[in-house]
Amino acid sequence: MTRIPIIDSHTGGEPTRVVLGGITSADLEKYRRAIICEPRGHEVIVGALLVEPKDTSCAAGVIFFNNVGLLGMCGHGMIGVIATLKHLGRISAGEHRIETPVGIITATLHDDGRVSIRNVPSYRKAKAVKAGGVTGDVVWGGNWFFLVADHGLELTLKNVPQLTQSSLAMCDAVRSAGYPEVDHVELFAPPHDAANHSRNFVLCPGGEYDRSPCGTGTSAKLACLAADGKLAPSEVWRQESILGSVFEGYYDVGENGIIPTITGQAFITAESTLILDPADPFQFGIA
Ligand code: PYC
Repeated sequence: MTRIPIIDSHTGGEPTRVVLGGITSADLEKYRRAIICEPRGHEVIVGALLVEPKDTSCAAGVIFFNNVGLLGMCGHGMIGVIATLKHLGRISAGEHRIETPVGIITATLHDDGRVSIRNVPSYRKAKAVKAGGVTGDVVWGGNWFFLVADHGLELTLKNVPQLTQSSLAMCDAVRSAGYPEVDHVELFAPPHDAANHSRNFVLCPGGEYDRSPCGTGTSAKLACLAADGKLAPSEVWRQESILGSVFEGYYDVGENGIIPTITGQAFITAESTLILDPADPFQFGIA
């Protein structure tokens, strides 16, 4: 039997499964679907494998992954990792450096349980790209996004099937238009709550949508607002998700783009051990 200890949490409705041990980064591809997919999980979960950081100033290293592969960074996931490390008693309130494959993130755990993550430099690569009948921006926010406002779709939960189908088509179109790196599509609309600035729908690689406002997606949005002169450094942007959950973001000016800081809160939902039985025909998950 292989045993993999995990802690589950959600951030603004989006689940994170932190893997505490049982496998190494070399084993991740072998066990990735077993950890994320049915019958032990479901396609929406983002996994976070804790690893030894190469940079010893970091409290931990993290590799994020989902149902189809690895993610560079993950904002909601990083908030979940910090809440998990607090739950385990490994960290307390204050600043913590966490190593990811795309750079070091500084996470601040506040006394009230909220977490602010200072993300990697974020920037717009291309503005007003025409693809699949829409016009959008190609942006790096720790993952690659196509940001679209002129989609004409209603950002509501009952419309998720159409949002998913349309976003998948936009993703294919922008990749064919010369941006093969794009694997997230982010649609924008006015907020439902007047306290917020915008509502989004984010399609992730693997075809699932982010229940949270997406930390890397909000970073990408901040990069566009900064480039268009629509948001000043340190000014707060409240990004609402399709569920109505909110991340607050602001940016500082950096050398290679803006440096976004995103704040949200995660809640622990389970502590358990995954068991992979060699006799189980689905021990490695249902693909
Ligand atoms: O919060 O950055 C994020 C994220 C990426 C994919 C799912 N969530």
